[in-house]
Amino acid sequence: MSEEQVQSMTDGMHIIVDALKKNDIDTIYGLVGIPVTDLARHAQAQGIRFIGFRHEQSAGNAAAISGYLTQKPGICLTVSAPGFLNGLVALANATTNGFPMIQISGSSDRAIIDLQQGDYEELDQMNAAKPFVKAAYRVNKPEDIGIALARAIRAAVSGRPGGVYLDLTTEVLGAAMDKEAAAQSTFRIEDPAPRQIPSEESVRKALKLLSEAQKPLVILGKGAAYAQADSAIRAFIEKTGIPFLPMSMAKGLLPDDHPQSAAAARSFVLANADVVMLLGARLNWLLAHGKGKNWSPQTRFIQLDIEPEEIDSNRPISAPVVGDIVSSMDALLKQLPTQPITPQKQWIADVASKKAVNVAKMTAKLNGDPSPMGYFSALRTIRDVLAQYKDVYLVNEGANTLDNARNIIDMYEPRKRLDTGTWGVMGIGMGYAIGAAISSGKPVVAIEGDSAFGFSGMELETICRFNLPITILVFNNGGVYRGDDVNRHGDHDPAPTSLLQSARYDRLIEAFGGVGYHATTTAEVKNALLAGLTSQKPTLINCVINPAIGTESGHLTNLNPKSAAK
Ligand code: ADP
Ligand code: TPW
Repeated sequence: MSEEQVQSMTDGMHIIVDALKKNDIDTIYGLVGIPVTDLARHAQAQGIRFIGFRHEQSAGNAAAISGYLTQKPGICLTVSAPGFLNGLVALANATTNGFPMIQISGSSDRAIIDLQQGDYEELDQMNAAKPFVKAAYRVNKPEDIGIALARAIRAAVSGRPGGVYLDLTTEVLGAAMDKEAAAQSTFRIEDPAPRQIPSEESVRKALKLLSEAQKPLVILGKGAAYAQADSAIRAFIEKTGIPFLPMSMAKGLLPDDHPQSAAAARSFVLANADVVMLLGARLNWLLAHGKGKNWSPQTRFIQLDIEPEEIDSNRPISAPVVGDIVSSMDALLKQLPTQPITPQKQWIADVASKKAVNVAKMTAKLNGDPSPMGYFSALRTIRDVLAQYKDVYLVNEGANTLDNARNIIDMYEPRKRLDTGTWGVMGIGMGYAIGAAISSGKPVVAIEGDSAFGFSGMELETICRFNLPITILVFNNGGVYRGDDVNRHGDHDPAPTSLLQSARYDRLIEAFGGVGYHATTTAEVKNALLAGLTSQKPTLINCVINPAIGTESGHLTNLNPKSAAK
């Protein structure tokens, strides 16, 4: 080829970057190697931030949470086979949680893969991804990259959002194409997540059911938080006076100290409500499937969801409203004056008195200051500091560390609480913290069980390399759930749940230039947390917690197998 011809050509790596840029993708989370290293370099050269991780799962988690926070698909870039598989866990988790994410992975030579002749990092990635994703596509021609990305973005963000896999073969990444033709093959996608308007009839039925209710309840889920219909949801709840219960990641959609919050009377409202309106929340295990001792068989349901197949998944839904939550809330608010909704006064009073009793019980528990520290005293201390920093993102994982922090730490703003979500998965901690810090530019506090932290702990180096305003509190009780169990065999191996309680997690971050604190008292926790929040430097606080107070499986003890045998 002549020099002139070479100048007029581009390749697959440049084309995908061009397509991403045209769609306002400003960040790629990933980990490089054959065949995607140059792709990452080109992206950076074009002004796309490349956040390089130590493990693809954390890169994927960062991408997924940035998708949740921004409604734009978070992009994760991985190398073939093992890198792809490492990222796939995060992609599957994004799908399960309804977060828009695209994992773009390089893959090896198709001809060799298909004949299974043993290529470097050989794997039929697209087909491996399929069961775990909303959609999976493979690009075999450079001129298809623009269309492929359009399909991937639409699949990720439209309807119920989810994880999408986009396979770029080594051949496509290196394939040459005329620059001008390439530029024309990529484009900005028009209206990637079109509004889905609910039928007026469905809205009318829902309001009618609510107006007949005496003891109504609204359950807010993370689908409602994702939709960013914050002011309409608040207006609806305040105009109707209905008590609301936030699911974990919907905490803060209305502030937790709102007078209509029924969070402190959770069991009471679930068991006694006559009409429950599910707003972007699924009746899955997190709500005991709407069945059992927690629920009344008489309760009738309204469900607002974008996914028609979700309706009736666990219990019959009397009034489904299928649409996107922004449109559905608009429609509900418009029709509201025609259907006065007046929850029974006694119901409101009963919820309030139940709350008061439970809050008093909790306050008594929280007021102690035992030594060694317990979950309650440490979390009360953190709660009081964070009440002064309401715009901080809170990442939370573990078992006891998760359950107790969810109950104790109030949230005041929407989409600020990021946690283990629908699967209850460990390992999201550092990825979510990094994704939130990068996509928002705001400080993040991560409250981590010591076991939970271990899944993504090496990303401390990433946090320090990018100098992110993240403060991590590791609740070090020396084990999974608790740290005092023993080996039933009596030999020297530690118990299955054991971890080193002597571990100095604070020194890990020091190795990368961050700031570490070792805290054995609530005063030390408070001072270290304040220091992290004011300095905005990468900070880790090793909080030493009593090893003997955790509950096995946290609040989920009942989900362990029940065996009659001993
Ligand atoms: P939680 O765990 O907080 O209860 P889930 O993840 O179980 O929440 O449920 C979220 C629901 O919200 C899903 O069924 C999803 O289809 C729905 N959803 C997501 N985005 C939207 C949206 N923009 N409009 C309406 N429903 C949505
Ligand atoms: C990917 C199983 C649930 S909770 C947990 C594990 C390992 C850790 C609990 O200990 P931690 O918190 O973090 O120290 P605490 O306060 O109770 O002591 N692998 C994955 N996901 C899950 N959920 C597990 C294992 C699990």
